[in-house]
Amino acid sequence: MALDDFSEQISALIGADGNNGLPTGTFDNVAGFPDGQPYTPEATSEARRRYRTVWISDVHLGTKGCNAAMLIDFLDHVDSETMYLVGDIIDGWRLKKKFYWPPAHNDIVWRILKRAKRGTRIVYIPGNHDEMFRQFTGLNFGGVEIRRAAFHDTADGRRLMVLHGDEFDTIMLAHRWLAFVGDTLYHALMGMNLSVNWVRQRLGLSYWSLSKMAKHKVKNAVEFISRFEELVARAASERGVDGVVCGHIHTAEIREINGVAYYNDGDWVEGCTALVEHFDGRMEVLHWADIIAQRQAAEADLETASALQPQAA
Ligand SMILES: [Mn+2]
Repeated sequence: MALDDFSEQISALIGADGNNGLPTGTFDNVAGFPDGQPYTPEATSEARRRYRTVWISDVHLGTKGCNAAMLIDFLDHVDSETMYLVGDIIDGWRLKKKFYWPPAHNDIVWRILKRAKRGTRIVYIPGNHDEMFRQFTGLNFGGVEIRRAAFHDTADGRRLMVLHGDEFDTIMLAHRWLAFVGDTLYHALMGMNLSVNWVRQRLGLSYWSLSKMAKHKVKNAVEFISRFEELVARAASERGVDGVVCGHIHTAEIREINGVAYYNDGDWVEGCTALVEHFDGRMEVLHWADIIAQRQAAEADLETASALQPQAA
């Protein structure tokens, strides 16, 4: 597929309003859910960090890979006017194969619906793992707007296109196939290493190093990511927006590509990252594990300080 045809397809898919012209409606039947209490009580001791906007994606609820504890901590310490859920929030693919839904995953849904009730605007853009929610595009569930894509205006007057990113899989396919072949070949060669070198020795050839193969594999991954980022930025540029926010490849990033701002909010499987917009429009990737570590260090310092304080008479 030519890149130009592809850009047209993306535009047709998401429409002028990111909603593909679909009607809107409201369903309040889930609105009662956050009236109960979560399994993990909300942390109330610390003041919450406040941002204009928060983007999270690739949570993969319903899988063991989801770092629910870290995300619960994030949701208990961060507030924003608007929150975008940029896809792969629930992993429907995995859930269909094997049902896995611990209380902590319910607690995340509870916290999201609760913040909608408290007044945060929540926009949910389903991804490929939760594509079953795409059929509800245009509807509103308990304050959560479901959209195919969205356009976000930053405080400093820039317009960003927000979408999950799997839209680019078709054009990435050839490359993905190559990456897959590279990976399979690498694993096969790892297993063959001993016998290959036994034969090479018999033939009087030198030892054949696997390190070159390993480097090739890493190079493939790096090329895959940068190709994805360039494609997304190009689609944004053709839509005439200033930047684009996506997820999908589990790699948080802020970078400028040919005059377009490329933002990726990462994931909550390994990276545990969120993208935030400050009230002045400045964008930042939060690495939540680092923030928890900083908080714990500060708490330890506080404890030491109070232990050293002389007792009142
Ligand atoms: Mn995805």
